[in-house]
Amino acid sequence: DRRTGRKNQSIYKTIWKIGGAMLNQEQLKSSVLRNLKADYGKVIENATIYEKYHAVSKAIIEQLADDWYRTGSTYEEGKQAYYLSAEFLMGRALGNNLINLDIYEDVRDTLKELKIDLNFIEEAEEDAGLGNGGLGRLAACFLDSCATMNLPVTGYGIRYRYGLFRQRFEDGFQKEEGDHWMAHGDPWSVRREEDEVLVQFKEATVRAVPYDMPIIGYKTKNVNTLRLWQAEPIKDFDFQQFNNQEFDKAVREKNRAEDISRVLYPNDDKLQGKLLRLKQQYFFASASLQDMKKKYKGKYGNQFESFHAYHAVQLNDTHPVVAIPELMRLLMDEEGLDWEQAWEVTQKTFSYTNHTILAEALEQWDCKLFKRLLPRIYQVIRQIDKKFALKLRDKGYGIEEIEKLRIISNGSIKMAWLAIYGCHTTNGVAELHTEILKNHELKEWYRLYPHRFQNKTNGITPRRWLLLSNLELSKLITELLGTEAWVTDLNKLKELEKYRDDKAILKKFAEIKMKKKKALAAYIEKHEGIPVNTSSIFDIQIKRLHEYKRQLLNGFHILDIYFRIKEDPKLDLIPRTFIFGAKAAPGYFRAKGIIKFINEIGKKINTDPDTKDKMKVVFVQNYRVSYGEKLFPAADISEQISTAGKEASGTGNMKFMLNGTPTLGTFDGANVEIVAEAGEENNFIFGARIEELEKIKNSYDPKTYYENTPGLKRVVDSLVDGTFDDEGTGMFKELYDSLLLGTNWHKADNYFILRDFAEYREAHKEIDKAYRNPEEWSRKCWMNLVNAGKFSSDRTIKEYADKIWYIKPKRIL
Ligand code: T68
Repeated sequence: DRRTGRKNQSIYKTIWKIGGAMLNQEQLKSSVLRNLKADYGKVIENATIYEKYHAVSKAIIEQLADDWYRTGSTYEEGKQAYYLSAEFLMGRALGNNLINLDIYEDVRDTLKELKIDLNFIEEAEEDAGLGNGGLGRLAACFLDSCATMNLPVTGYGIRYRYGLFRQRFEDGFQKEEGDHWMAHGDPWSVRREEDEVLVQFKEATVRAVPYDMPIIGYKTKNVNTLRLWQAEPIKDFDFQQFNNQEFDKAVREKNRAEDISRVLYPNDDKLQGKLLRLKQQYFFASASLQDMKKKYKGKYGNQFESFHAYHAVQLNDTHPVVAIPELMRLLMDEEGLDWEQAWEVTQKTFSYTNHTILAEALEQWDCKLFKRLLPRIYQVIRQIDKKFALKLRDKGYGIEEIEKLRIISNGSIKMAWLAIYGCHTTNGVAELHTEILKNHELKEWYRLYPHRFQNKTNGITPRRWLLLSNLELSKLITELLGTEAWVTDLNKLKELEKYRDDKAILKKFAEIKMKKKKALAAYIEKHEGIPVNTSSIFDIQIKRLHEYKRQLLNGFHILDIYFRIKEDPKLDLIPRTFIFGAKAAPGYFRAKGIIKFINEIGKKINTDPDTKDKMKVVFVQNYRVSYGEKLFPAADISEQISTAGKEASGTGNMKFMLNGTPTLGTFDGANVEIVAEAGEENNFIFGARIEELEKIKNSYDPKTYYENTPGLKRVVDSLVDGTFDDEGTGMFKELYDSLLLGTNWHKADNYFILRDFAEYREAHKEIDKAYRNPEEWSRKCWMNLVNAGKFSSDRTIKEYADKIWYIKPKRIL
């Protein structure tokens, strides 16, 4: 046992490992004190909480430096993979890094001696919220898995000065504020000026300066790198102009350059064809490729015909797809390859992940805009498009078939088409999603290139989503298995299935859930000002706000329960706490209307003496990774209720499952696979399936459901009958119309909320029934936990490494 922290222990006995280097308590303490003095000129007694957080983080980084460096030089030999993503939703680093270094409890105890409360300083860290939702968080989980499995993989992205906006509610309306996450500094990043590159646009050239974050594997010395590019001007400002008293002009160029990495676009699953966004994409794609090229040249000289033998580049959605023509340009214009050689290298280098089938999310760039910003890249794309069309013609494709697949059509560039054509592999993110791609959305492409399509069902890292966020459950698992091996081999959980009928263990398990519910309740009371009853069912829906995710269906059902209790005060229901967390894209009016509506429902229910002991609604503000770490472990029900066929995978569903929470969900995305693993009898599945929706979609009439489903009209009408007030914004009427009338571009109730309402209510009744038997309920939870093995991102990454990247682990010693 390496546990330390008892006072007055000899320092020679209190040695622990940081990535293999020896460090002792005294060293840690003196490093913290030294950092406080050097950076702030302070001692513990007068340091702020943030300064303490900073000093501790730097003390840890100091210990990693050697291993980090050695990892980099070891990876220089042989093939590496690169994960290009416009988003990395990292969340907090300190706690996670201590967990992965396996020194969390040791450091906690040591810091106590300095009168520093680790928990307290962890809470001082701002989330690095450089992503919108699932896609960005997936990238973060993948990095954790790559480092843990000693895979030579580097992440490349943008160092946004402002991450995803911060959200507050004012009178139930969402308000946004800029997220200046690095305002007090960023102790986990290292600026590497020596590696800066220049990125050229038609009008201007900007500097791309990399900031590296260490990605610490779990119980391994390997430390991988996330390299984020920051845009800076070539010269800070024009002294000439400054001296001529033209102050504004002097800083204009500086601002123009810095604009590129200023802020993350807050839309998920909907594209805004803005020039600045295209600049961001080219900026980080070009910088990343130049970085690879420079290192390659240093090592192998000018043999660029074999570039692909050393580089596998994964494109996370279409956001970095401009890297395809950029690599063509670099190989031809700078390294002298001819077109055919360059194309072969390019195609063998890249692979592409698709995350959505929503039409409004598929990226297209207006040719004129594109050409104005990047004339040479536009020329390359034109050439790719032309050669592709000729190829199809030679294959005997007709004009109409060719038009469907052309990369440039109707005056815009289709980035997904460019990706599929320019990559050796395209993958979906869950079995159902990949099947939909192959048989519907991309069926022409699948017919053309059947061998290019693969499935890679998403996963989540068990380090952050169980070990860090639920230490109590982690300890129980380790105790029962007699080993911590499950942390890197999650299928081991399956061995715990034998305890499914063990009353004592199920009871312990239930007690842990209660403990996590109490912790969440305290946090909610503190931050939202709402007390909640911990013996109620915690029913949680946390994800971005989107019509297809159907938070509105959840809201309607809550209101239906409310009306039923009002009608019949003796109605026997287990008390429920309905918890929501969701940000709406600032320009998504309807999504904001749904937030306001749910907040109004909450206000009514939470203040009504007839219902306030039976139900409660809490919409937490500013849902983010660190809030998620408190919510997932405390859930009794996981709401995964998207319209069938719309959610590519979902990953929150996996986080709930791993914390032993049954899913209330539709047959959509990875829910299908979750239920296949854990058993339909241990989850609550409802709603129309894809095949049915396909059949009814043209004849669907929501009014029939509205009029014939008992209780449905009453809740839908509450949008317009004066029950609730949207304060003159017209939001509620607009929602009402979207359900019953539709608009020019959307059919009425496009997401089949009214169709699924009755079945959703029945599923909730099943939950109420099942929850009354505590032992049986715990068994359902247990069966979810022990069958969660498949959803480790370690499994997903191993599949990428073996089947797409062709890379092998390289463990440093
Ligand atoms: C999500 N997509 C999918 N997109 O919706 C989800 N989009 O089903 C899946 O589990 C997850 O990806 C991981 O595969 C997104 O999160 C975005 O965030 C996004 C951002 C910008 C533009 C378009």
